[in-house]
Parts: sequence; C-alpha cells; structure tokens
Amino acid sequence: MIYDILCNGKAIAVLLDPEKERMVNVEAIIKNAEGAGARMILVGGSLVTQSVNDFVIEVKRKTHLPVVLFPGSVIQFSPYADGILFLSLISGRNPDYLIGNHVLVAPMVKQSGMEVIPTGYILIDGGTTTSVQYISQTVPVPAGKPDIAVATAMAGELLGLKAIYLEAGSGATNPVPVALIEAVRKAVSVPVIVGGGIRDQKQVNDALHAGANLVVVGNGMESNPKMLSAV
Ligand code: 1GP
Repeated sequence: MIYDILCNGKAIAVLLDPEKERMVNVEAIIKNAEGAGARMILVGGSLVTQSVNDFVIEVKRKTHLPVVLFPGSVIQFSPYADGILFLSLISGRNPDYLIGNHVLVAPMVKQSGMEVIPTGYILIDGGTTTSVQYISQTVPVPAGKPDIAVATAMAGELLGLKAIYLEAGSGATNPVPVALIEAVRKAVSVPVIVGGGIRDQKQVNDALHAGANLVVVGNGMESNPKMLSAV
C-alpha cells in the first residue's frame, strides 16, 4: 500500500521529527498536509527526546494518512507505525548505518508485520553540515557529481533495494539539484524519494518535475504549515 503510493509517483510526504515537534504543532501541520494532498506522514530524526511509540500513536490518532518510520537509527523504531523506510546509508562507508542497526532491529520489524520498504539512502551535499552527516560520520556525495550519485543508486538497485532516497539533509541550504534528480531517475527503475532543504511549493514542483516519486518536506512545514498548495 505504501509502496504503491511511491510507485504511482508525484506524491508529497510531510516529515514530523519527534525531537522537535510538540503535539499542538503536529495537529496544524497534519491538517495542512492533508489539505494539500500529502499522501503519507513520515516520522523520524536524528535524536530521541520523547517516546517514539507515544508520538506515533498520537500522530495516528490525528490522521488517516499512512504513518511511515524514517528512522535515524534503531532507537527510533516503533511497532505502531504502518510501515518503515528500511534505510541503508549507501553513500556512506559506516557499517552501522549500512547494516548494523538493521541487524539489531530486524526481529522487531519482522514481528510487527508492518510494510517494509528497503531503501538506499544517498546523502547529497546540501551546502552545510547536516545532522545526518555528523551523526552517521559519513561524507555526502558532492552535489556537482551526479555520476557518483547515479552509480551509487544503480548499485543499490542491483543489490535489490526497492527505492532510492536522495537526501540533502534536514535544513540543508540547498536542496538536491534538479540535474542530479533527473540523472538518478533515468538510471534506475525503482521509485526515487527526494528531501532536505525544500522550503516552498516551487522547489517541491521542481523535484517532482525532475522525476521524484515522492518529495519530503520537514522544516518548511514547521516554519510555515501552509507552504504546500495542492499539486
Ligand atoms: C527529509 O531530512 C529531510 O529528507 C527533511 O528535510 O527538514 O529540510 O525539509 P527538511
């Protein structure tokens, strides 16, 4: 079901970070996201400052949209979500984020029965040092090197991953460049997800137009819950 949304394309997701979000904001963000036609709510971030289980349960109470985990690490798993982007940070060379966290959480993920979407997570330089870069201790792909992003995405697809996530990092100065999205889109047949540093509707449209199946917006909705208009 969640994967169908990805395959159908031209979709928007709103990211809620339990580290930052107070439930009052969450309500406003979800309302606007639903009004603008968002197709799913992602939950995740780098740190944990409140119970992810409580947060997911509360978000699910407030929306009819699927709630999908976008975990920074094993500590952000919750069996109450509808699905999980099971992310392997394939642009990095840190084994913990390539496979280590996955081994630790695999029994719980299997037991939950939730929909699992194995996803190749590719960090692209967004012009600033982002949390994901620092926490994962990995080096992003240079934004001007689409050929490296393409080869990385191809390797992910060849390994059997079912989606590719191009991530500029939360709060990135520059979103993933359109040319890089286009190049990756042409190179792989699995859905392409794009996020990080997207602050207005034009940037959303540009990413969708370049071939993104799903565009993810986090900070932009927090600072302006009305930033999305229907697409
Ligand atoms: C999703 O990490 C991003 O890919 C969210 O980034 O908070 O900058 O929208 P923003």
